[in-house]
Amino acid sequence: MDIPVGNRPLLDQLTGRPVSRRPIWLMRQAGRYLPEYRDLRARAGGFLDLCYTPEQAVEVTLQPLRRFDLDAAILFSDILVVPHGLGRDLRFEAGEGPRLEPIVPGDLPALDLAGMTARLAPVYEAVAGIRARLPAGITFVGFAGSPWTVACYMVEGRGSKDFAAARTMAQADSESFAHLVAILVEATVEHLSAQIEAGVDCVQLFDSWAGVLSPDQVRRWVIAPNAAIVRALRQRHPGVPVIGFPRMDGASLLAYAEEVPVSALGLDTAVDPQWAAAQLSGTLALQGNLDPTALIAGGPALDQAVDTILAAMAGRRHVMNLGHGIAQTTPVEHVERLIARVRHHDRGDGAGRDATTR
Ligand code: 1CP
Repeated sequence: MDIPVGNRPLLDQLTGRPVSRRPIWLMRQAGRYLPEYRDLRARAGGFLDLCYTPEQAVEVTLQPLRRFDLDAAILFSDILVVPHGLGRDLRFEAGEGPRLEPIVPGDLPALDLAGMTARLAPVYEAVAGIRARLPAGITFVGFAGSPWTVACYMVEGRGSKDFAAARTMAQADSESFAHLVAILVEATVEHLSAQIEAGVDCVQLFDSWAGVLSPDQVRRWVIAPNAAIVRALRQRHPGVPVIGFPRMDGASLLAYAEEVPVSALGLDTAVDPQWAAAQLSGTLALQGNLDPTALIAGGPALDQAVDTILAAMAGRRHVMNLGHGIAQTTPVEHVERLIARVRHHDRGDGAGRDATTR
């Protein structure tokens, strides 16, 4: 709060204040593409141990900031700590992703909302530790999965291409599914509030699997729960910006933008940035949406993909980011090239200034 306006590029951009430069951060910016992460991960034991050991979560969160000229830190954690905190079993198998015990309607009464934040205390301790060590000007992003996406993993028990089991339960037993989503709405508000109270500046809601739903289902399981969460957060923490990241495009994205009172909208790789800049309300900051595979490719292909986004976002409040998480095989030099290109563009011609002075 003692840092002057204009000197916290991400927070300023999200709150509509003048910014000193276009903010840049990358989803999954801490992680396996960094050798220093792989070293620590090998010593830590499991991924969840990293998440629940505050000193290690602090260290991993800060790693990308030591290497790159980024404007934000994102808490090192996972969307699946919420079901874990509610009492569900969770494991991360090496190289295979998450494994949960698939939930059935009979399990719902045992979900322990009252005990969740106590179980997740190490996460909030990590937040406080990061806050204390964060360089001035760097915005601290907290996050949670949105109810639909978290429910996908709870019902399916693991990752999936189409989350057919969750989509089926949402239709075959919509009453139980609605109950699960209602619990997750409350759990998400509590988890994000605890992060805000421990020191994050803003929060992002990841709805990674919004795109597998039909438009009607999007209204019920994506838009309504996200809107309820954002309204509750606005009431409890006025002034703390929320970034919505529903991975979907077209009419569903427009409906989300209209009905969920977020400060910024993260665009998935599939969204045409020019379309988004033209169609989405100018009151929203737009975040994204470089294809993570352009960042693996590097070279002229990366430059061109970056330039396309910068041109589309001219005159908009924009946050440079990816359209999905950074891939494990991304060369570190390509991240440097991306950041250098954006900074060079914004120092240069009128289009860059346009984007950074709004
Ligand atoms: O082996 C390892 O080291 C673990 C890999 C890993 C990492 C680094 C997982 C397992 N999660 C994370 C961290 C993570 N996850 C962050 C940290 C902050 C950051 O740097 O951005 C965040 C924001 C997430 C969010 C997350 N987890 C999402 C939403 C975003 C997205 O990618 O769509 C999802 C769907 C998850 C579930 C999850 N956790 C981990 C994996 C491999 C997965 C995906 C499983 C699948 O569907 O196959």
